[in-house]
Amino acid sequence: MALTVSEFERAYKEEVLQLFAESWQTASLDQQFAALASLVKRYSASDWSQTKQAVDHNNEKQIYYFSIEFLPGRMLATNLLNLGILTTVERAFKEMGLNFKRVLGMEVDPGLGNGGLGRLASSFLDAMASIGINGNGNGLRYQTGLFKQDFLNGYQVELPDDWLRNGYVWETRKIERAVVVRFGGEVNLLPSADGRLLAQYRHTENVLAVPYDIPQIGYRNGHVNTMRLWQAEPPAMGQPLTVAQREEISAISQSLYPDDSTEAGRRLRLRQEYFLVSAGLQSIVRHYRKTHQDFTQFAQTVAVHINDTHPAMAIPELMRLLLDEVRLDWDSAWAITVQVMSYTNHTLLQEALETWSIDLFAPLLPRIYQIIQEIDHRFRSAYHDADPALIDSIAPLGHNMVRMAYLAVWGSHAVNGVAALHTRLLEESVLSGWYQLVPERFSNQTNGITLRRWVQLANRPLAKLLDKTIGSDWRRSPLAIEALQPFADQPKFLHKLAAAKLKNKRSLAAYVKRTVGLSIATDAMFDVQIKRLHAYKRQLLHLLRIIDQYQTLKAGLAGGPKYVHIFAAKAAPGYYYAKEIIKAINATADLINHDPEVNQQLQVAFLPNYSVSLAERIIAAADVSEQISLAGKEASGTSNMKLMATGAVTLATMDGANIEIYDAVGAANMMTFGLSSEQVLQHQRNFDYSARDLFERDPRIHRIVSALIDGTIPGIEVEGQDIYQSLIQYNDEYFVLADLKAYLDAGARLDELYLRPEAWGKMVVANLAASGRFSSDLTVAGYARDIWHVTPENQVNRH
Ligand code: 26Q
Repeated sequence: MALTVSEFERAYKEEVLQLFAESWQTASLDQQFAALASLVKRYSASDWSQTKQAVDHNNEKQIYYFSIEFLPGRMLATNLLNLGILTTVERAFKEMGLNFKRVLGMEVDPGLGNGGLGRLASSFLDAMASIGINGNGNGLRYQTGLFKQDFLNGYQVELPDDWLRNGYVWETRKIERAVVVRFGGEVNLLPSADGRLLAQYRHTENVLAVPYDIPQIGYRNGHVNTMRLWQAEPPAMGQPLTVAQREEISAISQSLYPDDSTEAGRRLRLRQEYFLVSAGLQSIVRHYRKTHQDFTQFAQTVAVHINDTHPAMAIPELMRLLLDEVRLDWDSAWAITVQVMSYTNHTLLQEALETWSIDLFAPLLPRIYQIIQEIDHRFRSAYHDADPALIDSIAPLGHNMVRMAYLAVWGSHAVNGVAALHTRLLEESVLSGWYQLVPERFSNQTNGITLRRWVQLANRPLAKLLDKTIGSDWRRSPLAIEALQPFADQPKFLHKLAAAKLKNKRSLAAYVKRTVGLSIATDAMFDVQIKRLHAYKRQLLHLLRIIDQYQTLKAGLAGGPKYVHIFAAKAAPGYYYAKEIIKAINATADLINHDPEVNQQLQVAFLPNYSVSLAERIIAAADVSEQISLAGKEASGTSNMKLMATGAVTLATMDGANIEIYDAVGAANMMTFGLSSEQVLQHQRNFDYSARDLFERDPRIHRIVSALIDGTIPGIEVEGQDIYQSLIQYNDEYFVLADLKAYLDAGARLDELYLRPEAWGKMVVANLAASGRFSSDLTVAGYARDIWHVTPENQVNRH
């Protein structure tokens, strides 16, 4: 939009006055934020309304992205950037003598997700709006988000995230769009006038689903989509409810499950999933009926995407609506459902594949269970010629359980993995039976990231340098950043690049000092591992390398570059082992940071409360990106992409999207090591891996691992012993010791490169130049083309 600095200033001052009866000079930071956000809402309102009108008017297809998690991050800067008024507003704030950065910092960061999956959902919403697709989010308005993490004596403590305390400026409650979601009770199928059975419900628990809409503004294209979050409330009318009944209802959208792998088996979790799905689909069907006579156009105008299996009940729920409410016959309803639905898988961990026991499921969702039984029955009949053992092993209903992934594949026309290796492994193992049956449904859609957030906003020094060097095309066309490649050989440019990095390091160092009281050296190599804490992600491997560095320094054998190791990671509250790793890292950090013999060369900072906002600070300052999961375990990873896109070099195993980063930057510009997923599989099959052998035969490994139990690291008597046992006694499930030597060697090679600034700069440039292909704009364009069958208004090309 077009807006001059003085126009904006006038509008802003008026907004402060109208909202708070306060002059702009005396407004608090909170008030400044509220006024600015309120103006942004005003600026985007007509585009929002027009986008919605155009959809109905032109009968355009809408994508609904169903996800139990979203991690949008702070929205003010993004919204200003996407409206095209960020620099205008910045200038105005400067002119008024106000601190724009601090105003941005007043916004809450909604923690409505655990990690990668939730963040991906939000980056897709941003991308859909930005490439001009009608794509809406459908999620839950959790009253409390993911816990806030603090450390007490090195142990993780969890504090509630009361993110709505001061209201959420971007949302609008839409009570007139509320729908009723029913749980439990009894269903009877009674003959009805149309000669078919009609499902009649009795004694159900009725829950009011109230939507809250949040605008998702596209990048300078006037396109504004909607993220809709549902809140559970007791219905205003009907049976009076007891306090306990009301609480059971509110509990549905009360809090996010703080686990990113398994929490299955919980009744409340199942209620959340059905609530999300039923509310979303009822509102879609209701809206469709306003503009259409019959359902012949439904599959052409509606696509529902299922983000992992958590919303997979969308399949039986849409069947229920089409059968019971619209009164279609089974075959027509099923044909529509399959055309509408598509499903993304996000995990290869067997234990993370969602299943529900029928004992829990059937009484809570009796009609949905009936429909799943019928789906299962018809699936088995459709393949009565096929190998019965195969069919039995992949049918939606297994022994006393509903298998959500199998239901999702059978009820969708498209299934995808999130990185090339992940998709291949899905086809070969996790979903191999399904791949045999319906190979045409499978495709790969490698994850992507919002470069606007991670580069344009979170790394301003780099963004400015890019503009000066190659012009600003990269801001709109991600692949245009390839033009940077020739500058890899220009020392003058490399100098400026290093200067930009140093600036970011100084900002991060100031933050670290402010928050944890540690002064980190900004002339050190910043080696970063930021992600959820999981055994398979192997933060332990990183810790063992730090112990090795410590022991080397203590032995007086210096020589490498200065290091600052930076961690950020939350552990699921019930994940005991992950919490022990956190304690071990914190204890090691304490030891190292306080030892004057080493702390000039080596420091460790574990920053509490990892979140989107903290990621923005860390990523811009990173030199090294640790992506060291056991090969075959990390579906994709996305911090690997964020870090390479802002000038870090990757130290990685050949896992998830690391492989595609390797393909993009070439062997010379990334440091890879360790077992391949095939080698891991082979060891597992042959039972020929012995961690104890390695420990006993390799003196260096022996020395490093022994530090966990010999008192070297004070304060981890229990944790050190447990971790040691997991490695030696229980044979190191995640092959940490198997990869340790290769990891240390790779680290040493990286050290040598870091000590040669030109060699290092060259690698950084190669990474930056190759980063465009990981833009989520391109990823979403792939989904649009292969899965949703819609054409973006704005052209984005992958090749
Ligand atoms: C399931 C049942 C009950 C409670 C919680 C859950 C649950 C919640 C969140 C299960 C899984 C998740 C999140 C998984 C996740 O974030 N997976 C990551 O997805 C990223 C985006 O595709 C990938 O890059 C990562 O590799 C993958 O680990």
